[in-house]
Amino acid sequence: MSGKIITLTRHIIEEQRRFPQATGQFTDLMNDIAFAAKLISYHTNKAGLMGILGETADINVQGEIVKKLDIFANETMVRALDHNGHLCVMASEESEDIIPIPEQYPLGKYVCLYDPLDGSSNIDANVSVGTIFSIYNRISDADTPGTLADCLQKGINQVCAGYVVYGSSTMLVFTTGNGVHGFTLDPSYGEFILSHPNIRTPQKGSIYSVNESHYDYWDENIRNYIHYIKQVDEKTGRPLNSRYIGSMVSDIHRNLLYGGIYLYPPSKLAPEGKLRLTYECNPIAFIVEQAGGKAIDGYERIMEIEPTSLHLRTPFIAGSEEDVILFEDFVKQNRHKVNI
Ligand code: AHM
Ligand code: MG
Repeated sequence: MSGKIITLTRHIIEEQRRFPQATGQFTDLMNDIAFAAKLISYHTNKAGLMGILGETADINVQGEIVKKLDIFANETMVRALDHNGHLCVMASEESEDIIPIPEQYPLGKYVCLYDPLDGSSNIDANVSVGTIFSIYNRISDADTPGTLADCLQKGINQVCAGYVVYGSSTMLVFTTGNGVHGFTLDPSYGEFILSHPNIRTPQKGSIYSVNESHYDYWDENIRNYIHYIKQVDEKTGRPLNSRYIGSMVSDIHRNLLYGGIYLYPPSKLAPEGKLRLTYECNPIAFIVEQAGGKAIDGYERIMEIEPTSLHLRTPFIAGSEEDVILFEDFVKQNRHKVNI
């Protein structure tokens, strides 16, 4: 072999050499996540044929209708991660409470939170969906079952965050705080191969992604911002281009590569926004920041928000640094108002 093909495992092992105290547990955990991602990818591609598209009668803890593929993805994550002795507890967007490690299995030093299948409203239409995950060190005592407090850590404590996008190809993108790296699943080898080393997002983008049907429900500053970025002004690169899939992983992934801003602001319909801090916003924020971008709730850095409950929602604005700062200006000081 020429040595040019870098698999996910090889990449992680080489990264772990930076830590002389590393035990290999993290490498194994990432392999478990990659295995779950391959299973979910396989079933996502086959969903139409296997009759697992469509809604079930179940309602998830957010009060939304659960799709069959959501259930499959959730079970796959639980089963892939619960038995190898790397985790002390898990939490999933699809489960109301923390998910303990079954008694018969050993306990580990990590905590994993995930959204097994984000963007589920798109499943029936064959549009890209994704898995998002976040890993922390446990803060509870070793060799005891993990606790809710282990899962309610601030995003700045994450040791790893990643997403898998099931699109025209399947890609796993992750960070351990040493840059963002993207791996494409080669269907013939069944391996994730490093295809996008050290992803950097442009400092200023040309795309905005938001559900603009909420316009009338936003407060004035947010409406002013959206109005502003749509005005024609070549010097400041306006108007921005509108792109909204409605699958955050896909919207974020595209904007990370091309440059842009993703927004799910508060509205009269959803005063806290829609997205969940722990499973969705923190991991994406870690990745966006590591790629050189910025992620805020409008005022505060996402990763510094104290999670007070497992399913806490937060407004979320993330992307190219200059674009996010401009939004912040509108919300905080409204100083561009005179130009509108
Ligand atoms: P989900 O976790 O139930 O799939 O919801 C999260 C998704 C995001 O992927 C997406 O950006 C957003 O919800 C879309 O919401 P809306 O339809 O309100 O625009
Ligand atoms: Mg989600």
